[in-house]
Amino acid sequence: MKLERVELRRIDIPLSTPFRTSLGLELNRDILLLRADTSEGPGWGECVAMPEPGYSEEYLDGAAEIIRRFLLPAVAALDELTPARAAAAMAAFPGHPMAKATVEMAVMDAWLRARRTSYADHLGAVRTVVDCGVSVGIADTIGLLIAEVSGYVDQGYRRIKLKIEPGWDLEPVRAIRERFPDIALQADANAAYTLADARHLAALDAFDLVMLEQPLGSGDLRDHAALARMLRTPICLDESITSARAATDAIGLGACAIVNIKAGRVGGYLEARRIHDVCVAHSVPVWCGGMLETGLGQAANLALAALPGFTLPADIVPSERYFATDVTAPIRMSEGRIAVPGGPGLGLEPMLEVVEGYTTDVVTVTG
Ligand code: OSB
Ligand code: MG
Repeated sequence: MKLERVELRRIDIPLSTPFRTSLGLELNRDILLLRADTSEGPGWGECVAMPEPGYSEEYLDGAAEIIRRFLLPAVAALDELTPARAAAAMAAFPGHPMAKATVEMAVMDAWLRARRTSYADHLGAVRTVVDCGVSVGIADTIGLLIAEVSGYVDQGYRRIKLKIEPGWDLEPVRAIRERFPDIALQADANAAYTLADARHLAALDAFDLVMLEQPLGSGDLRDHAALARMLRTPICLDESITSARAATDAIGLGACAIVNIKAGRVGGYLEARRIHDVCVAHSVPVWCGGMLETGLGQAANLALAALPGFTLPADIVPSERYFATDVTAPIRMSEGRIAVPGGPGLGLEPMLEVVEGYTTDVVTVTG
């Protein structure tokens, strides 16, 4: 297989519900899609970077730039292109995992489609459905939060994750725990605290959380280990786990008991699978995180979340959670679960006229 032509397409989709975290407020989802035309047919990738750096160093314009100028020429030079060879060629450039994951995702879609194999089978999926959790943004008031969470509980989600930050932590978590004594509940701080907040965070132990996700900075592994010794609530790392190597280090240091895996954060689905393997070898449960992806990104995430070590509900949601009209046929949840696509490649295609309607910019790169 050889890469022949690539289309980098920026789309902008209004969010059906605004999403606020300790990083900022999102009203719409500005996304970079990558269509790779290869000698064996097309494939699609989705970049999870946000317009601004915040979650990590990467941002959309920067990702588009490194893809166009450096990653695509390295991949286009390969005569026998495979997903693993694409990843190896891109490894010559340090960093930029979300940009690399976008290219790898599209190459893998094209390569698997040509081989009539699904992402799920290729990655080693053992499940046909995935348990869904929902990530709930910071609300204006506790009353509005309770109303929003009630809606999600009624829709059947199997776990609620509350975004927290200093000033919005113990009270919202207490309110939701009191109103819903039996739900699986967890909190995500997106690195908004420091070890000096350890005693405050220990008050979360009263609310029987499944985990506290990324309380401290992404580089603060030793501080997370110190915090873990002061809390009963298990610590999960998201931003800190940038590779299988980082996962091994974090587990060895006692910095986390659970790992959130996002392919974009770690450079692609192949590295995501290696993190899964490391965690399974250490008996550390993993779950699949999300970045407000379209149906394309969610299709790949569903395949990943069907691997055996993914034993906790994913941040994988039906299309309607974020988008009135998704770019793929709508992803639907039934009894808090979503089916893993079984068709070749991602198993879902973008609806080109819908994509066209959301498009704000298109650049074509010839290999
Ligand atoms: O930390 O998991 C996170 C969204 C953007 C950036 C970081 C995170 C998130 C989410 C969204 O929590 C979860 C989802 O896609 O449903
Ligand atoms: Mg997170």
